Amino acid sequence: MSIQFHEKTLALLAEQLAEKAIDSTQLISKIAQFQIAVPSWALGAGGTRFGRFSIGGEPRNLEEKLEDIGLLAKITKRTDAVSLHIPWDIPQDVEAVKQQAVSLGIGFDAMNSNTFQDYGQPLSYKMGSLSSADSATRKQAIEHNLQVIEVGKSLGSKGLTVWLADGSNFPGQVHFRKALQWTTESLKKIYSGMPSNWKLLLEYKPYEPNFYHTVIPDWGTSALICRQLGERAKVLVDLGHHLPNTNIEQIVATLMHQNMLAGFHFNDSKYGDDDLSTGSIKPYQLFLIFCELIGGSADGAQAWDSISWMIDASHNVKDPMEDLIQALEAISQAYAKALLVDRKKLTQCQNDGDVVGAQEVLQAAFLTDVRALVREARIQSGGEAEPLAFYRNEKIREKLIAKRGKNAQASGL
Ligand code: AFD
Ligand code: MN
Ligand code: MN
Repeated sequence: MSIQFHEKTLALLAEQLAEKAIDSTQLISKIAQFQIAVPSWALGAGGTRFGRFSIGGEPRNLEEKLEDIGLLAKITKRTDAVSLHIPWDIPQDVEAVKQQAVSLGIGFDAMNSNTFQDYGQPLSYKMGSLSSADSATRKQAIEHNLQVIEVGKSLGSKGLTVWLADGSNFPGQVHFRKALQWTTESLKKIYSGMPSNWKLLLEYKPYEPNFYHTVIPDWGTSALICRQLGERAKVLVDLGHHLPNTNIEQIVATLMHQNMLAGFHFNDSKYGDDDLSTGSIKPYQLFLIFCELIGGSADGAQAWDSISWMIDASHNVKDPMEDLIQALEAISQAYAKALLVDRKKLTQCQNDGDVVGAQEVLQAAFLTDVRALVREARIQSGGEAEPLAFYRNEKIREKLIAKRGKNAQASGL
């Protein structure tokens, strides 16, 4: 798209919005400020239990992962942080990693611990970690999380995300109540090992890798445990961690109502934890989630700045960098559209029981093409007008393959 055409579309949109007393300059600056963290494990091609198809040129170590995120930050201006996964991303030279991150303009978002794989630790996590019936295994898993906190402290992170794969595949395999109690006790030890300016983001997931039960299967269980840990423990909502047709926007509203929302792992899904590109399947749901976020923060239910924003996706057939460019764009668009909702009119419709009117208010915002606003926010911040076109025209993947090799493979998921 030519810059002239962009300016024409922007001017037309600004005029339309001005008629509704919406200041597009203000919108553009809000969009420009909204930054989403990128997961270190999303820079490489993902895989399923049926196989993995390497994309070539993938980052082979933490330094190259940061390089890729630095490029995303430069061309999209939608991300300014990375979320690391330990032990996949243990920094060999902390100072060098910190310097590289500063030079790329990226910080360190929440750290992710890993007690769902065996990677040479003395005791296996096959039968559970923080919920294991074996106290020595629980102790080892707690120690691992405390080590992750130490790594995070050295890098300037201020959060620990705990996702537990713990659960069972068959009835009778695990004592439900004991597993829940052991998990809570283990998390209490981890929580007390966190600095006072850190938060614990406790993630839930209904199934996978366990298929009969997961110790923390839903937002309610996560909230139940967080309440027992302390006020800096809150619920992390991974969009792919819900059974089909779950009303996620209602969960977000309920958690905000209790000031219990830690943040998001953005992705999209059709059936399960598919880790598809955010906004690629259910863009309306993503918009409705942002409507709750904007409404909840405006009403004082929970402060916008207290919420963490992160992508968590895994790309089996897309170029990971292109997927992340698309995801960052989709999140920004959903946010921009939600900012357009006439909340005063919506409240009036709700009070009057005007169902059709309420839908009209929401869909007037959702059906507005906000791409010119998001593009302008990017241009004003020094990014590329069209990041995907730039990535392709500059043949960045080809250059990465030339530099790192055809079968370079990222560590991790
Ligand atoms: C997997 C899990 C969960 C976790 C992520 C990183 O389902 O979403 O946050 O790995 O550990 O996707
Ligand atoms: Mn997740
Ligand atoms: Mn997941």
